Amino acid sequence: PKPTYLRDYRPPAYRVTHTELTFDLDPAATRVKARLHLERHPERESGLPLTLDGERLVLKAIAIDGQPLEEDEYALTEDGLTVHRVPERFLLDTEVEIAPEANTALEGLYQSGGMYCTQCEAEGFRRITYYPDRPDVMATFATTVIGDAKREPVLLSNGNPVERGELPGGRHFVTWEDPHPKPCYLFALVAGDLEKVEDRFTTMSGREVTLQIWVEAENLGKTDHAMASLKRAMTWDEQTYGREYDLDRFMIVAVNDFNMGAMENKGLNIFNSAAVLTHPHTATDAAFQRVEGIVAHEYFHNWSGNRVTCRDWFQLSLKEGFTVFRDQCFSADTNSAPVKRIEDVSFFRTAQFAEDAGPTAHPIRPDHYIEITNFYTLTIYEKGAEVVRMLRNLVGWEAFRRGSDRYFERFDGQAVTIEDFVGCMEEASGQDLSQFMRWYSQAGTPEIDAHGEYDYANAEYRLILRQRTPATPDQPDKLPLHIPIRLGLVGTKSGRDLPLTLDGESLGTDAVIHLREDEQEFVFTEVSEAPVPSLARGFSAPVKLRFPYGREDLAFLLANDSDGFNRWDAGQRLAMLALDDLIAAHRNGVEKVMDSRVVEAFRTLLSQDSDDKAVLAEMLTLPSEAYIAEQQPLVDVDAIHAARTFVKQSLAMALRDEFLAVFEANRSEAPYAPEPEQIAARSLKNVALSYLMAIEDEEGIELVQRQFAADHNMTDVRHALTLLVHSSRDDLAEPALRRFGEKWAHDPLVMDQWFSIQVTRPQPDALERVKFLMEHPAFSLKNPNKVRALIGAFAGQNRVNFHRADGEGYRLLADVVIELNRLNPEIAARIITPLTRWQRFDEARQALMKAELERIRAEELSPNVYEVVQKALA
Ligand code: DPP
Ligand code: ZN
Repeated sequence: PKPTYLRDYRPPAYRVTHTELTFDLDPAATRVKARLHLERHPERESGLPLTLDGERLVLKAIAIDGQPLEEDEYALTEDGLTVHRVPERFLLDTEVEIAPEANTALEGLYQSGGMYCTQCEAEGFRRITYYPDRPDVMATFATTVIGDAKREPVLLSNGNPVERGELPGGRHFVTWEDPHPKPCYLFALVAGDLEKVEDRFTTMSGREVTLQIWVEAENLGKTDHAMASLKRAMTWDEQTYGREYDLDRFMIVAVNDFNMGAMENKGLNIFNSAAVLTHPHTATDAAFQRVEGIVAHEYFHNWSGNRVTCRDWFQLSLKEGFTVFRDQCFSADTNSAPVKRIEDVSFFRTAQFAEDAGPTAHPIRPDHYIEITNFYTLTIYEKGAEVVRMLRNLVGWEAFRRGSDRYFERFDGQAVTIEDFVGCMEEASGQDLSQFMRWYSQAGTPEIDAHGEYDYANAEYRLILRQRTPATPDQPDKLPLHIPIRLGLVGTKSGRDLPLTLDGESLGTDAVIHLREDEQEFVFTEVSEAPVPSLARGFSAPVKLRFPYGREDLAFLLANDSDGFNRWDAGQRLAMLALDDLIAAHRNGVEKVMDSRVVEAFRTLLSQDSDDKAVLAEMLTLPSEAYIAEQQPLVDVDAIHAARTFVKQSLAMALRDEFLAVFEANRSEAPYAPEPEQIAARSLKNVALSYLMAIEDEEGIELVQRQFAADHNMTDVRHALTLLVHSSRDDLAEPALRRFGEKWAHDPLVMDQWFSIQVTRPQPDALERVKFLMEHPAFSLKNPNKVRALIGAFAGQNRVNFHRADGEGYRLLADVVIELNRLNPEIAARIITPLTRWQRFDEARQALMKAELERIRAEELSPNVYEVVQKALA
C-alpha cells in the first residue's frame, strides 16, 4: 500500500452537483443505481479522464448521457473506474451490485442484526457505488430506498422524505431529498424493523423540527436521556455559537454493530447503541454523561463538519478538534466544569501523551497516511481540541466567537482547511498566529522545565521556562512553539494569589504569559511574600510541565490554590512523588513506607466539606496505573501495581473512619437521576467505598455486598461488582458475577460491562478468563463493542496480566489482531495499540512484544494493520 501526501492535493477534475441514488435492498445482492450530475472543475483543465473510486463493486451497467459505454471506453481496477473521455458537463449512470451481509468491515452498506445501515466516513462510500469519494466533492442528494415491506418497514436516508409507495412483490419505497450539498462521507441509509420515539424542537428563528430516535422495539425505554441531551445541545449551540438546525427533521438511529461511537450523517446520525441507549438500571453515570457528550458532539457537527467540511482528510482535526472542543464546553456548562476538565485532562495526559511518545505519533495535521481510518486518533481529536482551546484563550471568547461566525458564514457549503479556520481567528482578533500554526504540523508533546527563585531583597520572583519537544518519527528537529502558560503566584504566608506585575504592567492575580522562545525569563516585581507558583492552570497548554516542587509546596497548593484544576493536579503530583519512592522500594526489595504527608493531605481533604463533591472525589482518586506508567522511564507494571495498591491500603487504614463517614453521608435512597448533584455524591461515596474495600475487612465487604444486593442503579451496582470481582476473594467474586450475568444475559450493553469487569481483575486468572469468555455465546469477534469490552479492556486496562512475563497476553492479542485483520481491519488496527508500545518495557518483554508484531507482519495484511505494524517495527 502506498501513502497519500498532503502536498499532492489537487482539486478533483470533475465535480458532482447532484447525486441520485436508488437502492434495491437484498442481503446478498443489493442493486445500487447512481445518476451523477457531473461537470469539469473550473480550476482543472479540459479533457481529463474521469476517475471514480469503487471497491468490492460488481458493475452491471454504465452510461454517459444515456449512451451505454463500450468496453474500451472505460477501465476497471481493484479500487476504481476510469472513463477515458467525457464531456465538460454530463450525466453518468451506473448500476452496481453489492453484498451487505458479507460486509464484516462495517464500512459502506452492511447489516447489523436484521437491519441495514451505513458507515461512510472516511472512505466507505466507495463500497456503495462508483463515486469521487473525497470530502471536497459536495452534492445535493436524492435517494430512493426499496425494501421488503415486512422486513424493512422503515426506510431512512438523509434530508426530508418526499415520496413513498407500494411496489409489486411485497416491496415498498421511500424517496429522500437532502437539499444541503454534502460530501458522500455524510451519506446514510438505514432500513429495518425499527420503532421511534419522537419529540419536537422550535429553533431560535421559529423553525419546527421533528426529532426522532429510532431503535429496535426492546430499546424503546432507553432513549429519554439521549432525547433530552439532544434538545439541550440544540439550545446550547444556538445560545453559544448562534447556530441553528437547518432541516425539518433530525434523526438518530441506534445500531449494535458499529466501529465508531457515532456518525454525524446529515440529518440522520447513526449511533453505536452504546453511545445512545441509557437506563438507570443498565447504564452508569459515566455512560449517561458519555451519551450526552456524544449526542451533542454529533449534533454540533451539523455546522462544524457538515455545513463547513474538510477539503481533504489531512484536515480532519478541523472538524474533529473544533467539535470536541465544542462538546467539552457543552458538557462543562451542563455538569461540573472543573470535573469535566479534570476528567478530560487526566485521560489526555495518559492516552494522548502515550500516543505522542510512541511509534504512531503524528501531528494534528499529518502530512501523509496509508489508511485514513488509522488517523481517527487522540491526537486529531483531543489534542486538536486542546489547540482550539488555546486559540480561544489566546484571542478571548468574544473574538473567538466573531471568528467562528466569520468561519461559518464565509465557508458555508464549502470544503476548507485549517488555515481558513485559524485565518478567521486572526482576522477577528488582529493577532498574529503564525507561530501558533506550528501546533498543527509538529508532533510530540512539548516538555517545559520551569525554575523559580524568590528574591526577598528586591521582592522579585524570577521564573525561567525552557521548552523542548522530543523527536518523533519523521520529525527529528522541532521548532519552539507558542505556549500560553496561565499562572498565579500563591503567597506562602497569606495562602492567596498575589498581584502579578510583569515588565511594569499589572496583570491581576491570574494571568497568561507567552512562551515563544526555547528559553525565556519572566521577572515578576512587587512580589510581597515568597510564593509557590501555580503553573499552567486549567492545563492551559497540552504540555508536560516540570517544576521542582517539594512535597510541602504540593501539600500547600493542594490546600490553597485558587484554581480547582491545579489543586487537583498538586494532589496528583504529591501522590506521584510518594508512588515513585514506593516503586523504587518494590524494585529494590526494600520495605515500603507510606509518606505521611500524603496521608495528612488526604485527611485534610476528607475533613472539609467546602469542595464540590465531584471535585473532591477526583482529588481522592490516585493516579491510574496507566498514568503512573506514563511518568516512568521504564515501565515496571508489577512495581506500579504493588505501589499503588500499597498507597491505597495505607490510606484506607489510616483514614478508615473518615472514609466511612464520607460513605455514610453520601448514601441516598432517592430515585436515580443522572443529575450533577446526585452524580457527585455517588462518585464521592463510591470512591470512599473503594478505600473501605481496599483492606478487605469484614465491614468493608459487608458494605460492598449490601450495595450490590440493593440493586438501586447501575452506577452503584457496577461499582460494587467491580470491587467484589477485583478483590482477592473468589468466594465473593463468583456468586456476584453469576448473579449479574444471569440477570442481564438478554442485554448486550450490560453484558459488555460484565465482560470488562472480569477481564480487568488483577488476579492471575484474567488471561484464562479472556480465553474462556471468547467462547461465551454473548461474545462475537464481529461485534466491535464486544471486542472492545473483552480484548480491548484486557489489553488496555489490565496491565499486570496483559504484560505477563510469559508473553501469553501478547500472544492472545496478536491472535485476535490476525483474525480481525480479515474481518474488520479498522478495529484490528485499533486493538493492536498496546503491542506497539513495546519501547517502554524491559528487554525480555520488548522481545516478546516484537515477536508478536513480527508474527502479525508475516500475514497478508490490510492496509490498516500494515501501516500500524510497519510503524511499530520501524
Ligand atoms: N463519527 C466520528 C465523530 O463524530 C467521525 N466523524 O467523531
Ligand atoms: Zn466528530
